Amino acid sequence: ADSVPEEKFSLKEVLITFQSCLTDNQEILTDSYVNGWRGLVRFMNSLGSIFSFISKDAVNKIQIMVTHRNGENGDKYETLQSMVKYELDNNLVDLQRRAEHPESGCRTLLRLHRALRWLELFLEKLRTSTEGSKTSVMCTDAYNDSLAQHHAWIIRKAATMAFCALPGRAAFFHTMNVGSTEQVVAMLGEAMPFISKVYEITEELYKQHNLLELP
Ligand code: 1PZ
Repeated sequence: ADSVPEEKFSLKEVLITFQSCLTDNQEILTDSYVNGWRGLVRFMNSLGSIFSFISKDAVNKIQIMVTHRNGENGDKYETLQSMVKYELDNNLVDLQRRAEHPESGCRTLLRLHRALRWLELFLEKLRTSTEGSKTSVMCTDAYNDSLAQHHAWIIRKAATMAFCALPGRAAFFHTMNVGSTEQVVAMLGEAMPFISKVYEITEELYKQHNLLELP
Protein backbone atom coordinates (compact mmCIF):
# COMPACT_ATOMS: atom_id res chain seq x y z
CA ALA A 1 0.00 0.00 0.00
CA ASP A 2 1.09 3.58 -0.55
CA SER A 3 2.21 5.36 2.53
CA VAL A 4 2.44 9.05 3.12
CA PRO A 5 5.99 9.95 2.15
CA GLU A 6 7.80 10.60 5.39
CA GLU A 7 10.36 13.27 5.61
CA LYS A 8 13.74 11.56 5.35
CA PHE A 9 15.58 11.36 8.59
CA SER A 10 18.71 9.66 9.67
CA LEU A 11 19.30 7.65 12.80
CA LYS A 12 22.37 9.77 13.33
CA GLU A 13 20.26 12.80 14.24
CA VAL A 14 18.30 10.68 16.67
CA LEU A 15 21.34 9.31 18.42
CA ILE A 16 22.95 12.72 18.55
CA THR A 17 19.89 14.00 20.45
CA PHE A 18 21.16 12.04 23.43
CA GLN A 19 24.30 14.16 23.33
CA SER A 20 22.23 17.28 23.93
CA CYS A 21 20.69 15.71 27.06
CA LEU A 22 23.75 16.34 29.14
CA THR A 23 24.22 19.60 30.97
CA ASP A 24 27.64 20.90 32.01
CA ASN A 25 27.18 19.51 35.50
CA GLN A 26 26.20 16.07 34.22
CA GLU A 27 22.48 16.36 34.69
CA ILE A 28 20.09 15.01 32.09
CA LEU A 29 17.55 17.31 30.45
CA THR A 30 14.12 15.70 30.37
CA ASP A 31 13.04 17.44 27.16
CA SER A 32 16.05 16.25 25.17
CA TYR A 33 15.76 12.76 26.60
CA VAL A 34 12.13 12.60 25.56
CA ASN A 35 13.00 13.99 22.13
CA GLY A 36 15.59 11.27 21.71
CA TRP A 37 12.88 8.74 22.43
CA ARG A 38 10.51 10.38 19.94
CA GLY A 39 13.15 9.87 17.28
CA LEU A 40 13.70 6.24 18.25
CA VAL A 41 9.97 5.59 17.99
CA ARG A 42 9.90 7.19 14.55
CA PHE A 43 12.72 4.95 13.49
CA MET A 44 11.04 1.88 14.91
CA ASN A 45 7.80 2.71 13.11
CA SER A 46 9.71 2.84 9.84
CA LEU A 47 10.59 -0.82 10.38
CA GLY A 48 7.00 -1.93 9.99
CA SER A 49 3.71 -2.28 11.80
CA ILE A 50 4.69 -5.51 13.53
CA PHE A 51 6.65 -3.35 15.95
CA SER A 52 3.71 -1.10 16.74
CA PHE A 53 2.81 -2.86 20.01
CA ILE A 54 6.29 -1.98 21.18
CA SER A 55 6.23 1.60 19.96
CA LYS A 56 2.75 2.09 21.42
CA ASP A 57 4.08 1.41 24.89
CA ALA A 58 7.06 3.70 24.31
CA VAL A 59 4.75 6.46 23.02
CA ASN A 60 2.54 6.02 26.06
CA LYS A 61 5.51 6.47 28.37
CA ILE A 62 6.82 9.45 26.43
CA GLN A 63 3.37 11.01 26.78
CA ILE A 64 3.35 10.49 30.55
CA MET A 65 6.69 12.30 30.79
CA VAL A 66 5.43 15.14 28.58
CA THR A 67 2.33 15.50 30.74
CA HIS A 68 4.47 15.83 33.87
CA ARG A 69 6.68 18.34 32.11
CA ASN A 70 3.71 20.42 30.92
CA GLY A 71 1.94 20.22 34.26
CA GLU A 72 1.69 22.70 37.08
CA ASN A 73 5.01 21.55 38.50
CA GLY A 74 6.67 21.14 35.14
CA ASP A 75 9.74 23.09 36.18
CA LYS A 76 10.47 20.36 38.76
CA TYR A 77 10.83 17.99 35.84
CA GLU A 78 13.47 19.96 33.99
CA THR A 79 16.15 17.35 34.63
CA LEU A 80 15.92 13.71 35.66
CA GLN A 81 17.78 14.65 38.82
CA SER A 82 15.28 17.35 39.78
CA MET A 83 12.39 15.00 38.95
CA VAL A 84 13.71 12.27 41.27
CA LYS A 85 14.23 14.77 44.07
CA TYR A 86 10.83 16.40 43.63
CA GLU A 87 8.84 13.15 43.41
CA LEU A 88 10.64 11.53 46.34
CA ASP A 89 10.45 14.62 48.56
CA ASN A 90 6.73 14.83 47.94
CA ASN A 91 5.88 11.13 48.20
CA LEU A 92 4.81 10.95 44.58
CA VAL A 93 6.38 7.54 43.90
CA ASP A 94 4.87 4.13 44.65
CA LEU A 95 7.80 2.26 46.16
CA GLN A 96 6.25 -1.13 47.04
CA ARG A 97 3.37 -1.69 44.68
CA ARG A 98 1.50 0.39 42.14
CA ALA A 99 -1.09 2.36 44.07
CA GLU A 100 -1.75 6.10 44.22
CA HIS A 101 0.98 7.04 41.76
CA PRO A 102 0.92 4.46 38.99
CA GLU A 103 2.32 6.97 36.51
CA SER A 104 5.10 8.62 38.47
CA GLY A 105 7.89 10.11 36.41
CA CYS A 106 10.35 7.89 38.28
CA ARG A 107 8.73 4.54 37.41
CA THR A 108 7.90 5.63 33.87
CA LEU A 109 11.42 6.80 33.16
CA LEU A 110 12.83 3.59 34.62
CA ARG A 111 11.11 1.63 31.82
CA LEU A 112 12.64 3.86 29.16
CA HIS A 113 15.98 3.68 30.93
CA ARG A 114 15.95 -0.12 30.82
CA ALA A 115 15.05 0.00 27.14
CA LEU A 116 18.00 2.33 26.55
CA ARG A 117 20.25 -0.44 27.86
CA TRP A 118 18.77 -2.78 25.28
CA LEU A 119 19.48 -0.15 22.62
CA GLU A 120 23.05 0.25 23.78
CA LEU A 121 23.68 -3.51 23.62
CA PHE A 122 21.94 -3.89 20.28
CA LEU A 123 23.75 -0.99 18.59
CA GLU A 124 27.08 -2.26 19.87
CA LYS A 125 26.34 -5.66 18.35
CA LEU A 126 25.37 -4.01 15.07
CA ARG A 127 28.52 -1.90 15.09
CA THR A 128 30.79 -4.91 15.50
CA SER A 129 28.77 -7.27 13.31
CA THR A 130 29.87 -8.81 10.04
CA GLU A 131 28.04 -9.39 6.78
CA GLY A 132 26.63 -12.73 7.86
CA SER A 133 25.35 -11.57 11.24
CA LYS A 134 21.61 -11.81 11.79
CA THR A 135 19.83 -8.75 13.18
CA SER A 136 17.16 -10.92 14.81
CA VAL A 137 19.81 -12.85 16.75
CA MET A 138 21.65 -9.68 17.79
CA CYS A 139 18.38 -8.12 18.86
CA THR A 140 17.26 -11.19 20.82
CA ASP A 141 20.62 -11.52 22.57
CA ALA A 142 20.59 -7.84 23.53
CA TYR A 143 17.01 -8.21 24.77
CA ASN A 144 17.75 -11.31 26.84
CA ASP A 145 20.68 -9.53 28.48
CA SER A 146 18.60 -6.49 29.44
CA LEU A 147 14.86 -5.86 29.17
CA ALA A 148 13.74 -9.47 29.17
CA GLN A 149 14.61 -9.80 32.85
CA HIS A 150 11.92 -7.23 33.60
CA HIS A 151 9.22 -8.59 31.31
CA ALA A 152 6.53 -11.17 31.89
CA TRP A 153 6.62 -14.38 29.86
CA ILE A 154 3.89 -13.30 27.45
CA ILE A 155 5.69 -10.03 26.60
CA ARG A 156 8.97 -11.89 26.11
CA LYS A 157 7.22 -14.27 23.77
CA ALA A 158 5.65 -11.48 21.70
CA ALA A 159 8.86 -9.46 21.60
CA THR A 160 10.95 -12.43 20.50
CA MET A 161 8.46 -13.19 17.74
CA ALA A 162 8.56 -9.58 16.53
CA PHE A 163 12.36 -9.64 16.39
CA CYS A 164 12.17 -12.41 13.78
CA ALA A 165 10.50 -9.88 11.45
CA LEU A 166 13.47 -7.49 11.59
CA PRO A 167 15.01 -6.75 8.22
CA GLY A 168 18.40 -8.29 7.56
CA ARG A 169 21.59 -6.43 8.35
CA ALA A 170 21.99 -4.71 4.95
CA ALA A 171 18.36 -3.57 4.82
CA PHE A 172 18.52 -2.48 8.44
CA PHE A 173 21.59 -0.34 7.77
CA HIS A 174 19.82 1.11 4.77
CA THR A 175 16.82 2.09 6.92
CA MET A 176 19.16 3.98 9.21
CA ASN A 177 19.73 6.31 6.28
CA VAL A 178 23.32 7.09 7.19
CA GLY A 179 25.11 5.87 4.07
CA SER A 180 27.48 2.99 3.45
CA THR A 181 28.18 0.24 5.98
CA GLU A 182 31.46 1.96 6.83
CA GLN A 183 29.59 5.19 7.50
CA VAL A 184 27.06 3.40 9.69
CA VAL A 185 29.83 1.79 11.71
CA ALA A 186 31.63 5.12 12.08
CA MET A 187 28.41 6.90 13.07
CA LEU A 188 27.65 4.29 15.71
CA GLY A 189 31.16 4.59 17.08
CA GLU A 190 30.66 8.34 17.42
CA ALA A 191 27.15 8.34 18.85
CA MET A 192 27.27 5.38 21.21
CA PRO A 193 29.39 7.03 23.92
CA PHE A 194 26.62 9.59 24.48
CA ILE A 195 23.98 6.91 24.87
CA SER A 196 26.25 5.04 27.26
CA LYS A 197 26.92 8.19 29.24
CA VAL A 198 23.23 9.02 29.58
CA TYR A 199 22.52 5.45 30.59
CA GLU A 200 25.32 5.40 33.15
CA ILE A 201 24.31 8.67 34.83
CA THR A 202 20.67 7.61 35.07
CA GLU A 203 21.63 4.20 36.42
CA GLU A 204 23.78 5.84 39.10
CA LEU A 205 20.99 8.28 40.00
CA TYR A 206 18.48 5.46 40.41
CA LYS A 207 20.93 3.32 42.32
CA GLN A 208 21.69 6.13 44.77
CA HIS A 209 18.01 6.51 45.55
CA ASN A 210 17.22 2.82 45.50
CA LEU A 211 14.79 3.17 42.61
CA LEU A 212 16.00 0.42 40.28
CA GLU A 213 13.15 -1.97 41.12
CA LEU A 214 10.21 0.46 41.13
CA PRO A 215 6.93 -1.41 40.51
C1 1PZ B 1 14.43 -2.49 16.40
C2 1PZ B 1 13.38 -3.35 16.88
C3 1PZ B 1 12.71 -2.89 18.09
C4 1PZ B 1 13.03 -3.73 19.25
C5 1PZ B 1 12.55 -3.19 20.53
C6 1PZ B 1 13.10 -3.93 21.72
C7 1PZ B 1 12.34 -3.79 22.94
C8 1PZ B 1 11.26 -4.81 23.09
C9 1PZ B 1 10.34 -4.46 24.16
C10 1PZ B 1 9.03 -5.13 24.12
C11 1PZ B 1 8.05 -4.38 24.94
C12 1PZ B 1 6.66 -4.61 24.64
C13 1PZ B 1 5.55 -3.90 25.16
C14 1PZ B 1 5.36 -3.41 26.51
C15 1PZ B 1 5.96 -3.63 27.58
C16 1PZ B 1 5.70 -3.05 28.94
O1 1PZ B 1 5.06 -3.99 29.73
C17 1PZ B 1 7.03 -2.66 29.55
C18 1PZ B 1 6.94 -2.36 31.03
O2 1PZ B 1 6.12 -1.27 31.26
P1 1PZ B 1 4.98 -1.38 32.39
O3 1PZ B 1 4.07 -2.50 31.99
O4 1PZ B 1 5.69 -1.65 33.68
O5 1PZ B 1 4.30 -0.02 32.38
N1 1PZ B 1 7.55 -1.54 28.82
C19 1PZ B 1 8.86 -1.40 28.55
O6 1PZ B 1 9.67 -2.21 28.93
C20 1PZ B 1 9.27 -0.22 27.70
C21 1PZ B 1 9.55 -0.71 26.31
C22 1PZ B 1 9.98 0.37 25.41
C23 1PZ B 1 10.46 -0.18 24.11
C24 1PZ B 1 11.27 0.77 23.36
C25 1PZ B 1 11.94 0.22 22.19
C26 1PZ B 1 13.02 1.06 21.65
C27 1PZ B 1 13.06 1.11 20.20
C28 1PZ B 1 14.26 1.65 19.61
C29 1PZ B 1 14.34 1.36 18.17
C30 1PZ B 1 15.65 1.58 17.57
